[in-house]
Amino acid sequence: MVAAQADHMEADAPRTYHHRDFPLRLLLESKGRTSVSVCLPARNEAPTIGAIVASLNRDLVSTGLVDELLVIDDHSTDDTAAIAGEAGASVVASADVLPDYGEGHGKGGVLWKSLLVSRGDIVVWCDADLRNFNSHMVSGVLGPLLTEARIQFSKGFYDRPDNGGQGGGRVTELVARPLLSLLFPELAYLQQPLSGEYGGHRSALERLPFVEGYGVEIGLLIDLVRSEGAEVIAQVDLDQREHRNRSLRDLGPQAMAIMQTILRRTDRDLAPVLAELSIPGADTVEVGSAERPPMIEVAEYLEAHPNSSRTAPAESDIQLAASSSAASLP
Ligand SMILES: Nc1nc2c(ncn2[C@@H]2O[C@H](COP(=O)(O)OP(=O)(O)O)[C@@H](O)[C@H]2O)c(=O)[nH]1
Ligand SMILES: [Mg+2]
Repeated sequence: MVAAQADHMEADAPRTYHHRDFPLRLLLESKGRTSVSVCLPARNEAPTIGAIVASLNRDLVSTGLVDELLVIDDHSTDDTAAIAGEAGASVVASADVLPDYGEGHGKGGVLWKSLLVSRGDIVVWCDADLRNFNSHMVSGVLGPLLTEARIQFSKGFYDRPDNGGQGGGRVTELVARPLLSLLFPELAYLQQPLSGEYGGHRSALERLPFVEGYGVEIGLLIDLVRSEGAEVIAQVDLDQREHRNRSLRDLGPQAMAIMQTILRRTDRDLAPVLAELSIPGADTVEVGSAERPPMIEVAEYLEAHPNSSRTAPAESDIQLAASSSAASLP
């Protein structure tokens, strides 16, 4: 690699933290008047959703760090909604939100809708299939958002014990990282660009389009880097994460959605929005990466969030937060 390129990439590499940099006391001090929503997208997550909601309620809602805890139920056919409600979350059916935009399954559509139904100045998302959930997975992501004035987006990363602790998952290491290295090298430095534990200031999130399916994570990162630069992104070490491990067959469509999203951000003609993955001896799988518009372009959103352009924390709050955290950060 030529030296100039290396310098450029190092300077732009995302700032890295550890969840232990952000003890609850520091976060509560830094929070000021900033409100925080946590939204869990869930599709048939009955085995895990109850413990996640209970842990968040006990550690973060009751202590005042999190103001709102929502589960967005995406057409579950199991007891996800009932279990989440009993454990103390407000449950919203994805199908009831913005139905005029189509029922649209898929993770990205759910995250997009969660911006409309949540109220917080900061929104944090967390996958609902985590088996070893600990509330530091959410408070860690919140850390840089509450304590660092320039950070607009914060992404969790972790070791995967099922993978010998090495790197990301298969789709991350074989698809996302090589393509990012080629086309958006600042993002190849993220340890887990596809992780489901991340969040941002509403003022930034509401300006981004959301890819409907599994391309959502990579689409948000690329659009943010292009408009604001990698210096507004932080990554936070969340220790270990265990979730549902998918078969290679299941990962093909996910990998294709990621490729579609990255390629279409290089040149819209490189991949169609809707494509078919051919699998010899099996039915082809349709993979989509259609986009929902930035929420600030949606009339219903502006009605529900009339102050949306003013939801960024007040300048004085940011300065307070930055000065109170400076001493304890590495
Ligand atoms: N598979 C799937 N997951 C969804 C959908 N909508 C929301 N989700 C949730 O998105 C999160 C991540 O999904 P998962 O399948 O575990 O993705 P992976 O971790 O990247 O393999 C989980 O909490 C799902 O319940 C959907 O339409 N399909
Ligand atoms: Mg998962």
